[in-house]
Amino acid sequence: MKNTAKIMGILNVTPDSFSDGGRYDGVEQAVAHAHAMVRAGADIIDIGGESTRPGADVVGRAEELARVIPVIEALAGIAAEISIDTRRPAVAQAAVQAGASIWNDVTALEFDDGSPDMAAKLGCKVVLMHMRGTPVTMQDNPHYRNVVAEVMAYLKTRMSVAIKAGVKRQNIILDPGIGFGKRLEDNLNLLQHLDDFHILGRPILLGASRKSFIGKIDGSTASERLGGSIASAIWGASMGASILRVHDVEETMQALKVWEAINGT
Ligand code: 8Y7
Repeated sequence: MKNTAKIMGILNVTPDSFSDGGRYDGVEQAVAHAHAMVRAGADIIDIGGESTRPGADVVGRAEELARVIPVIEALAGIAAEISIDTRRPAVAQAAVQAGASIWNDVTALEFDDGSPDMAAKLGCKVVLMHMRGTPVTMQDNPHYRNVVAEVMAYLKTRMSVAIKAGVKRQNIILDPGIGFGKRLEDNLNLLQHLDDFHILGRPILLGASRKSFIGKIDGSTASERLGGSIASAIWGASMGASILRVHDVEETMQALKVWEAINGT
């Protein structure tokens, strides 16, 4: 049975990660967790050293490099693609040199003027994600007239900027950025219309795992959102998302396999 969607397992190497609580901040623990996620079926490991949760502290470049590069080096040869979750071109470059093949940028190459050129130079895959504002300001009263149209227009523009800089179209992955400067109604709208994004002609990545919109629906805390995370992932798969970014790889894989078996894919 083939999987229609790939699983991207989240590996936070930040001491302040809201949902892993810093449990995996040591290289050894990070590596062990990455291997466990691959055994559970992860196709991609997304490594981040700078928390982008709302209101998180800004981490310096040297600190970010010190967190992520030793982990990527220690994962050499792992049976999964390595993705680097960073806004900084210098961190993406070091990560790709250490073995990463995907640059996951929540600022869609906007954070640094040199990002589009760096993405082109690295020749890696690039995830362009939509965010309204910055991680510090993004939940300050976000407002959209038509969230789906606005997010789609933004991704189209950022894709043009990337391609103009020399990024190959076939290396681009698009992401509506669930939770990044969005109200509950905006997140639900984006999920409801996720299939509209196929018009942009590139694979879609969906990251909904443990996000606060789930808590806004049922009052759950981050550690109580497994059911809502799985429901969102399966919804994403049914809308044709190519990559699901999740904390709980084993549980999501089981849900995906069962859904696919029923669905006949
Ligand atoms: C996403 C993400 C986060 C997402 C992509 C969290 C780094 C917040 N969310 N990257 N990163 N898409 N591409 O709650 O939705 O995991 S961090």
